[in-house]
Amino acid sequence: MNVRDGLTKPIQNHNSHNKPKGLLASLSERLTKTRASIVGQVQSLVRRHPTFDSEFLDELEAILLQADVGVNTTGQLLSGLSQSLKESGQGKALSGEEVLARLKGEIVTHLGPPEPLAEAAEGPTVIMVVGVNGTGKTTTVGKLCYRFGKLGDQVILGATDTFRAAAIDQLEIWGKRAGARVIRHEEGADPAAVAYDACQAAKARGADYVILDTAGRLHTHVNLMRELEKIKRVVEREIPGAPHEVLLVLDSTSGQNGLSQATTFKEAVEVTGIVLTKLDGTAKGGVVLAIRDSLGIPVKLIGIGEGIEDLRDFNPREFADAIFHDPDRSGCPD
Ligand SMILES: Nc1nc2c(ncn2[C@@H]2O[C@H](COP(=O)(O)OP(=O)(O)OP(=O)(O)O)[C@@H](O)[C@H]2O)c(=O)[nH]1
Ligand SMILES: [Mg+2]
Repeated sequence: MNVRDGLTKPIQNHNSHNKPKGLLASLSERLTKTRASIVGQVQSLVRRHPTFDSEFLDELEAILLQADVGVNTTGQLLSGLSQSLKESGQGKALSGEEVLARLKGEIVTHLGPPEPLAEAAEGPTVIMVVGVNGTGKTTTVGKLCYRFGKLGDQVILGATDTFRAAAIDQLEIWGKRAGARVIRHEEGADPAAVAYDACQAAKARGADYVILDTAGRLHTHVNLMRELEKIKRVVEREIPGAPHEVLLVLDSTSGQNGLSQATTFKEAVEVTGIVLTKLDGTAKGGVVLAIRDSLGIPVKLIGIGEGIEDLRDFNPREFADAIFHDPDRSGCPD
């Protein structure tokens, strides 16, 4: 379908007066850069070019691509937007608010329903956290552990990053903050042996969760990817149905570049969910839209800061509400 067919509608600007909600406002604040790079730019486009024609679509395409939404996803969003505007607004003037609301609707539809973390039907739920160096794995493990602990669940952390003593100590610090026991071996020990001990400890104590913090590794490093497979095999053997989640942590500041890593991890350890971190510091948050298309793996969690509470379940509607929330006008299109 040619998305530029029959699209010459004047666009007007209107203000809405929806009141922001506390949680929404705080998420929105963390997503300021992404909001500016998508919604801010679209608003400015609507002001500069108040006609929904092919030139408008070209500019909108450039905005989405620059926010790392990705080529395929951008094409799909524009196509859906054009269709929806054609169906609803033939012959009538379209407001800037309406364009934004429909773009938001396309984004929510595209992202699909939220996908919560899996849980074991009985016995401990095992979560493996994997990814390249420095993406935020250990921080995410700490935040998750804190979240489960707050709900009254008992968590065992496995320091399967045995590469550096500092990595083990870093996990100990998170364990203390979150009130969880950390299973650790010496620096340089076999990570699979740590995973084994963590599973044994969880079974012995009747723990609710085992979270394994693995070492950062380049997806191109075959031996290190094998090590990850070995950890997974041990876990599978020790606890039926485990690992219940293999979470790949991607740094959103890498934007589209992060996606190539994901394919190798997916093949090695059957990644079940993505954690997209550092969304608070990037304008490339549009990558969240590209992930499902290019990887077929749901984003389950987002990191929006360095603090222990700065982890949220990824809820597409909430995310869209937050990036389309306009603090200057205290409103966002629904
Ligand atoms: N702003 C921000 N910083 C984050 C977030 N998550 C992690 N970080 C920071 O990213 C840096 C790396 O975090 P780590 O958790 O150590 O990353 P890692 O993946 O465990 O690193 P390696 O174990 O060395 O591979 C730290 O400075 C964290 O505070 C986030 O959501 N937002
Ligand atoms: Mg780490």
